[in-house]
Amino acid sequence: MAATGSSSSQHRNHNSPLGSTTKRKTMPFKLHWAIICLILTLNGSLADDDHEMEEFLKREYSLTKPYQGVGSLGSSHWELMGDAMVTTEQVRLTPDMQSRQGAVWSRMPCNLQDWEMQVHFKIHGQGKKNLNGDGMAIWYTKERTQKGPVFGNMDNFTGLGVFLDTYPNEEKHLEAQKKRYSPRTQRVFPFVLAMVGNGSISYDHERDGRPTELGGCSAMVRNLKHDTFLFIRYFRRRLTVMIDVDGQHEWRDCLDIPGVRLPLGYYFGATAITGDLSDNHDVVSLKLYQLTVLRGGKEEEEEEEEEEEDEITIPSVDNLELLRLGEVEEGSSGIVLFFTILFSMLGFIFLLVIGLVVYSQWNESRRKRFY
Ligand SMILES: *[C@@H]1O[C@H](CO)[C@@H](O)[C@H](O)[C@H]1NC(C)=O
Ligand SMILES: *[C@@H]1O[C@H](CO)[C@@H](O)[C@H](O)[C@H]1NC(C)=O
Ligand SMILES: [Ca+2]
Repeated sequence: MAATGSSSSQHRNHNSPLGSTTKRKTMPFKLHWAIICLILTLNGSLADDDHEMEEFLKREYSLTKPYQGVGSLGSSHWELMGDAMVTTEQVRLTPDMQSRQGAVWSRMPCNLQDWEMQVHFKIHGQGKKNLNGDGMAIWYTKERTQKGPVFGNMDNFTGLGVFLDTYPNEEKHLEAQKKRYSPRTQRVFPFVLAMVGNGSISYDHERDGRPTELGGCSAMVRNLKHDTFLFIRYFRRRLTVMIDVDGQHEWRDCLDIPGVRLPLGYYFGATAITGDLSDNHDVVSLKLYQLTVLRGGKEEEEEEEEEEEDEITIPSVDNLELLRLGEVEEGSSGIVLFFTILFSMLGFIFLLVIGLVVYSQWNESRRKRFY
């Protein structure tokens, strides 16, 4: 570091005096502009990424009041299952009672490329914090109306699941063994989590889906007076989940992952389950919007053509290993950085001492030669 610094200052001194003074004045100025231009172009490309979009509410994939015909045989776009019940105010997937499970499934496969689902939900019950469960899930899957252990849906599902997990199984399990999490790996419940299944990936209920987690966030969603919302956007293979649970009418980022491949023609659904612990799991509405790009660059069009060629048949997530690795590295990066700095400083001091010793000996021997 010191060596390059001195050599560059030497370079400047070598410049002709006339040139150097003017240059020194204009250089920062030019740099300034270069940086501004760079920022502008970066912004430009970001704006390009932020396509101008139009949203169309698709009634055939939406579930809204007054839930006309829902639950009656064949006369609605939605099918009720298990303990689910329709009232004037909501579709109650489970009541606040033990060992219930319920679901509502779309009857129509969705063939939209890009979409956005806004879920208006309510989770409430008598149980105190962590004495309630188990949660609910929103689905976009190949299978429909299958019962099972994953929030009331089958395991090894094929497609996307977004879970609102209200009971920390793993934490309780560790607590029973008198073990503790390191604060870094602990997730505060209720926890929102996304998972993509391909038909042979199992959801680990005992670990709250940690091994297959794509990302997630904490969301205090129980027993609230204000409305609570979940937002799932699938746009150009990018999965974005946001929540609005604070009553501020603001979307808060939860997860955002590129390279999520979901086939067309899957079904939307919502499911919930209770076990020893329970809650009312209510869906007030599911609103599905089709996303259409009004303005897009040439590159995108080419990309789109490319994408159309290889049709997706099995759900998957690109660079899943990197995603996982990233999480691990993120967790340890602070420590790594600390030790990197510590050791480089120690190394620097060591070299400095050696240098001084060598220099003083060399100086001494030179003096000896001269005298
Ligand atoms: C599903 O994903 C797992 C894990 O990524 C992989 O080992 C398996 O081959 C995949 N199965 C299919 C049918 O693609
Ligand atoms: C799910 O898939 C795993 C691994 O492929 C398998 O061991 C398990 O039996 C499957 N479970 C169900 C319920 O099909
Ligand atoms: Ca759980």
